[in-house]
Amino acid sequence: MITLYQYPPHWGLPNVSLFCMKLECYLKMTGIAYQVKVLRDPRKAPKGKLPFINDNGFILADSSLIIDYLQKKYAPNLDAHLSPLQQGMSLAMQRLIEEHLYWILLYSRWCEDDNWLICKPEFFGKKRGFFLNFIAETVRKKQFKVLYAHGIGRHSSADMYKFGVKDLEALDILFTGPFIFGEKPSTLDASLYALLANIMVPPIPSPLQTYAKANKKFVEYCDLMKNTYAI
Ligand SMILES: N[C@@H](CCC(=O)N[C@@H](CS)C(=O)NCC(=O)O)C(=O)O
Repeated sequence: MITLYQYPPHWGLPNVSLFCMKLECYLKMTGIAYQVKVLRDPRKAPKGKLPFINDNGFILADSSLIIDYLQKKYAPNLDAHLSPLQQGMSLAMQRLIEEHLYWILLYSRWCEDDNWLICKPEFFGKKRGFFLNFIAETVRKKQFKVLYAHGIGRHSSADMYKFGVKDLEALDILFTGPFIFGEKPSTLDASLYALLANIMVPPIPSPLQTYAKANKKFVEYCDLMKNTYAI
């Protein structure tokens, strides 16, 4: 049995990490049996980030590497029906979601002062002692540094959200429906659903949330994924 190590659920979402939610969604889509172990401290993970898995003693980190591994070892290929063009688009959109939009989502939670006041008690508890409060603020400071080092954090909040909404508009254009590439789901649906649910469900206002909630296609898509895969 595969053990999936990930953060605890919040706000009714299985995970507020889009990478953890993507991987759990993939496991549900493929029907691979797994159990969850909740970890709050990513420093205990092999690469200092969650998720990671333990498959009978074999430990592997990174949602994409894990999906490649699971696909080879256990699962039918969810992408076998995709044309070469769609496979290329799938990777490009995955990168857009995980390497660009992700950082703007992270900014909206950790760096906007008003949103931080919503996230801090949810992630670190309402009755924090001195120690947990210190950890919360230390992690927050780290996020500012990481965003700055990435480069995206050097832009104004307005420009970052402009980039993010453009990304969402691109996903909207490329979205065929009812799943990203039409009638049959594919691996990219795990990433896209994890992203959209993480933008729409938490009570964290942002231009990303305003855009996604007003997009009928995205709202219906999240309902479809949630109902189909019970996640
Ligand atoms: N490329 C990794 C990214 C994982 C990732 O960024 N996880 C974040 C949560 S969304 C994390 O654990 N960050 C902890 C940290 O940076 O200290 C994957 O696909 O699994």
